[in-house]
Amino acid sequence: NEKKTVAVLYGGKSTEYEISLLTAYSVINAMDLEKYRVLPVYIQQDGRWIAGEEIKGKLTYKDQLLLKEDSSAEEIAEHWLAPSASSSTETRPDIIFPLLHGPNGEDGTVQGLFELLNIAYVGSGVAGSSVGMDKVLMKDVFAAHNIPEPHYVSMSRFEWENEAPAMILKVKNAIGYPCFVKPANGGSSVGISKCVSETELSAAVTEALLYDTKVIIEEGVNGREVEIGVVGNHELSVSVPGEIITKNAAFYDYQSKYQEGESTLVIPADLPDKVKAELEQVAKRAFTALNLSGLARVDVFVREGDQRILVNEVNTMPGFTQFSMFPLLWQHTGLPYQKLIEKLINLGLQKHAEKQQIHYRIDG
Ligand code: G1L
Repeated sequence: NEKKTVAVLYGGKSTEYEISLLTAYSVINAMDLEKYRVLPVYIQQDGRWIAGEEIKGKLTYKDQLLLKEDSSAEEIAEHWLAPSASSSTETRPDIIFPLLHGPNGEDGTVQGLFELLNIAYVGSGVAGSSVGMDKVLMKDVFAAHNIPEPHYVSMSRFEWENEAPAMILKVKNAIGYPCFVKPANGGSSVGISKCVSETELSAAVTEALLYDTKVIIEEGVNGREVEIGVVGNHELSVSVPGEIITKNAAFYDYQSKYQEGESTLVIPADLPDKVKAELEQVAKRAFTALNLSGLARVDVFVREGDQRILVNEVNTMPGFTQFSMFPLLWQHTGLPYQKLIEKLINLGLQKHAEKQQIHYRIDG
């Protein structure tokens, strides 16, 4: 059995560069080097790609991943861009593990590059990654599939600039107050506000439009915040659910989301069997509706009173250090971190193998 070569891609231009580096450190150190050749590929903050030497042993500190430019982006192109056997099998990976967030990592663009390279990769494809990153598209897909979700209104900058009064009326009729305003395209939680009046709504939309050209306005749901992991391509497995208990904040903002101690994870979440069963079904349906593969973390509200599940969002690239919600959920489900990584690699390889069977020409 040959060792598979896994290229771990991390860094990038986004604000979550630090998280990416920490995640790469966590993933690389968990991988069984008897089973995998691990090649680090660092994307510098200025956008340059640097391929490193094979990882030969455990890393001892994460700055070891800040590779120096002794090899260059040109070299990566030379080894990887050639679409098939002609390119160097020495460095061409069997699969890429993209640990990137934000505009260049999870909106489908980097997945598009992997498609062109004809290299397998972990996680969702172009469409799933792209729709999963755009809250407006994501919610519209859920609506088309009758997946329960909070009421929402979407709005473009163009609409806001040209017909603000009509949009304000639409929010009042469809949602009312309080409502939440978010940039459509938010990897993180910047530009999010809670509004209790038209005046606050106007300010919030203006603020959110600093971060994107579209915004989503949502009903505030009274309920518990619960998350569940989904893994698979066709046959889907779900993890135990986890609950986020936020200390008296109306929603978790940029600060509390990333600062320790502000919110508590309860795994497994203490939910009635009936609610758990509905959650599992809804999570799988959301995953399928978005055309995802590999993995996703599905975030829902369990509404106070009727206990209905409402999908808040689906994250195709969830936090992924050993201590992040998604790996912890799987740990409690009986799939420890190292095994989870192996499972995701296998799913990526399988999906790629399935794609090779597609006939692109009738005589091909
Ligand atoms: F490749 C996977 F498995 F799809 C994948 C990719 C990226 C899982 C999780 C992540 N997460 C991240 O990249 C991050 C949000 C930790 C990065 Cl900044």
